[in-house]
Amino acid sequence: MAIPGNACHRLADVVPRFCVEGAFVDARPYGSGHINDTYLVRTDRAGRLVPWITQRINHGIFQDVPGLMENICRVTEHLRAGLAAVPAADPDRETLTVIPTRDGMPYHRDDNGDFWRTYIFIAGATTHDQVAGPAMAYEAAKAFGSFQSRLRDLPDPPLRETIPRFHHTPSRFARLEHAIRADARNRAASCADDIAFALSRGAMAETLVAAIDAGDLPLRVTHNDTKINNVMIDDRDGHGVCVIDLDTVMPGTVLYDFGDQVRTATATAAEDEGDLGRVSFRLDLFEALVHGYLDAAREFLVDAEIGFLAFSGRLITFEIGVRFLTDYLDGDAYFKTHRPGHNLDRARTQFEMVRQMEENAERMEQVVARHR
Ligand code: ADP
Ligand code: GN1
Ligand code: MG
Repeated sequence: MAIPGNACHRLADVVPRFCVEGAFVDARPYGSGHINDTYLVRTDRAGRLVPWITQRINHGIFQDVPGLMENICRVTEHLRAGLAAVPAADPDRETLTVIPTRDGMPYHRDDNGDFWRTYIFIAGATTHDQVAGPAMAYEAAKAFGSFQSRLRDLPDPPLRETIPRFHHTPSRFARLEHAIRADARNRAASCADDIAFALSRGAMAETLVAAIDAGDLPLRVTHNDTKINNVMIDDRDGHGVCVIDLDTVMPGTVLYDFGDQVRTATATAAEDEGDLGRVSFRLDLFEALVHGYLDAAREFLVDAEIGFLAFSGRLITFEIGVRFLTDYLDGDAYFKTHRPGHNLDRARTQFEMVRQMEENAERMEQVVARHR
């Protein structure tokens, strides 16, 4: 897809600010993220086209971009240093690499006040919006588990919270209750059943934050946005290559990460599937996730973390459903939407997954018990 003239002009101006090799050739929108604007950029280095990823960071959502980029630099440099000690590792592929600007900054701020960053393009690997099968679920979960493991010894100070209370489910629930009361776009009547579904499950929202507050769940460096399309899978051998989209790496419980993997990698349908008849939770995919995740993380998890693995899938799927429904009621201000009712379709798919995970709750616990 060609990109609109003025956006293209902006990239022609933005890209040379970074230490990319070669002259800017072209750029096109890339990926299917809901928050930032991502471009696949090409430069010409002595007659060879070199790809890069350049992103405009959504600074309406991420209000402290310098702090966010400091987090990303600390995390990626730590991962790179760890990979240097692993024989045959390829740090340019196995962690994101921030390309600095020509004046040594990790981001460029343009005259409109927009923030931009550039990464090495990871070639020969792909992100998938839906999991292709158990082997991919295993690899994705193992990659996220290794990511957490490698960041266990990130030196102090703690990372900044790039979005406060990002996975604080009770706050997300309270925001939904507020949006229902305000009903700013007169949409509540069009989703009365979905609202009723959400409100009837408010009690579970407290569970993980209560366990953190009680000291049962440790805070670690977690990714917090582990949907399946935030891990790159090798095109040739299917291995998990690199965890990407590091904007929300900050202190959290590993259950936020595992729960979001369950949300996105156990479904037979897209996150925004409009036909709920096509949405099913697959226990075999859940088993592959548990297997892959524990292969990477078993050695450092405490019992309480393992004990909540199955529940976390239900909770985080519910939480993201609550966020989609809130955004629908608010008038689609947060997530990018591509059709009317898009956020409502997303919410309904999440709630259908929650319903099926509730039906499968005991079987999910048995799977965890087999692999722990
Ligand atoms: P968002 O926060 O909007 O989801 P992401 O950082 O996840 O943005 O990037 C969007 C998409 O761009 C990813 O799903 C992936 O396909 C692609 N992408 C991001 N970074 C890279 C990279 N370094 N190399 C190759 N592809 C990338
Ligand atoms: C957003 O950026 P992206 O598309 O990977 C969102 C996540 C949601 C996800 C739902 C910063 O992720 O929290 O789970 O959409 N990211 C932010 O698909 O809000
Ligand atoms: Mg993403």
